[in-house]
Parts: sequence; C-alpha cells; structure tokens
Amino acid sequence: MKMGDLKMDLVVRETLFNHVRSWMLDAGALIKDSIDDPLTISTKSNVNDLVTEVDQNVEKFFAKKIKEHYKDHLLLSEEGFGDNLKDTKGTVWIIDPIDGTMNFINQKRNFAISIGIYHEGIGEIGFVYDVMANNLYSAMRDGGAFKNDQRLPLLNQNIALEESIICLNHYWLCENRLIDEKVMQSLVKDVRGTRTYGSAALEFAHVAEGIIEAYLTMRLEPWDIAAGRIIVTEVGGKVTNINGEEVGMLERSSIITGNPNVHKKIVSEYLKNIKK
Ligand code: 2AM
Ligand code: CA
Repeated sequence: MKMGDLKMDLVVRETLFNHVRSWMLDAGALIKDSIDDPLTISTKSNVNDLVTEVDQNVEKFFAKKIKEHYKDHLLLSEEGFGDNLKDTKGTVWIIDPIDGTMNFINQKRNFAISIGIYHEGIGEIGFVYDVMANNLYSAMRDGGAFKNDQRLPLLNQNIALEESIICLNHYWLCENRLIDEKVMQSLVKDVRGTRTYGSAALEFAHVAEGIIEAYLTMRLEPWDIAAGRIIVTEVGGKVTNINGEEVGMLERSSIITGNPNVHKKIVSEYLKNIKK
C-alpha cells in the first residue's frame, strides 16, 4: 500500500460528509417526533446501564444506510448491530446512537447522536448532534470544526486552570477502587467551577466550542469518543488517557480532553499520581 492510500479521497470524503449530515438530521427528527412516547427501557451491565428501543432503532437506521450506500464500510457501535472489528483497517463508522441514554430517559434532553468515521485508523469525519437543542457539531480532518454553519475558532492557549470550568462525573470524587479521590478533590478546589452533563460526546463538543476547558472520566468506550476527538482535534484541543498517552481507535480507556495548556497542567500536576 502506498502512503497516499491511507488518506481518504477528498471528493469521496465530502460526499460521505453530506450523506452523514443529512441522515443525522433525519434520525434526529425521528427521535424528536417520538420524544413523548412511552419508552421500553432495558438494563445492560448494571441497573443504571440503560438502553431503549430508540437507541436500537437509531443504530439500525444507520446500519441499514451503511449497507445500502457503503457496502465495503464497517460499523462499530454500542447496541450490537455492527460488525466484529479485529483491527483498524478500511473505513469504519463508530456510532453511539444515543450518547447520554440516562438523560434521554430522565430528562428528554442533553443527549447526542455521535458518529466518527475513520479510514485506515485515521479520524476523517466527526458529527455530534445535540438533538433537542438542534446543534450539530461537525469536523473533517484538517478542515476545521463547526457548530451548525459557524466555524469554531482555535482554543485559547492562554487560559489558566484557575479560570477554567471542567467537566467530570461526581462519582470520581467518592471513594472508589480506581483512583485517589483526594487528588480529584484538590483539582475541583483549584478550578473556577465544575459541571456534569452526562454525555461524553456533548462534553467533547463543549470543549471544542471553548465553553468548558476540560472533560475527564475513567472509563469510556470507543463510540463515546470517536466523533468528539476529531472535532476537538480540529480546534487544537488534546485527547489522551489520564497518563497523557494517545488512545487507540478501538480501545476502552480513561480519557482527558481539553484546552492544550489546561490538559497539560491537569495531566502533569494532578493525574500523574492518581491511580490506586
Ligand atoms: P451512554 O449514555 O452512551 O451509555 C455518562 O457520564 C457518559 O459516560 C455517557 O457518555 C455514557 O454513554 C458514558 N458511559 C456510561 N456508562 C459507561 C460505562 N460503563 N462505560 C463506558 N462509558 C459509559
Ligand atoms: Ca449510547
């Protein structure tokens, strides 16, 4: 294989981008139309790990579109209608049909459809759709990131940790098996404020938009971050595990994403000694 083959053809990519954008809006309209209908809720790994028929139907909607229009593409997705991937070869759609399922069920808002498209392991296209707010975040590699039709500026490099808002799940401030909660508590004391939105994809989008400076969490699946990392990267943000190392496209990992200097400071001054 020649080096050039690793990158997706620009015309192919733009057509693909427009297809995904239009299907994303169609899927969002289907969700909005049925938002007040009664839900069938099931649990997965534990009582708070939830899935509904809507999660499954949105994933099936995209699986069908991919089969119809992009037969040679592969699908890695949360709810079981995708392919069994062994490596990062080819063109892979990584889909979370509803990221923030608990919000979807309890709040009927603050959830997103998340789609990242990778070609030979390189992130090419990312979409995060905040369905109820009707905000579509998107990016193409080296093409910048957008919120709806507005290009997002590069992140401010000079913001200090003390002026920052960071997002994290409050669970990590409680005594737990994985990390030292005292380090997390000192981080929370040092920043300007904390938030928890409960949708990793949206938290990535908010980092890209520059309305929060960082988001960190201890366990994420590939579909939680696939789209968001492409969007954050396009505005100069960082995405690593809590040791500051790159995370592979198929890995389940801890994650910190953020403004470059805030990310650097949190990794080097707080997360270095956080593992139990
Ligand atoms: P989900 O709604 O698609 O399950 C909530 O803090 C965020 O973490 C959401 O993006 C949620 O995705 C994700 N999440 C929840 N439980 C998880 C788990 N056990 N492993 C990985 N990600 C999880
Ligand atoms: Ca999900």
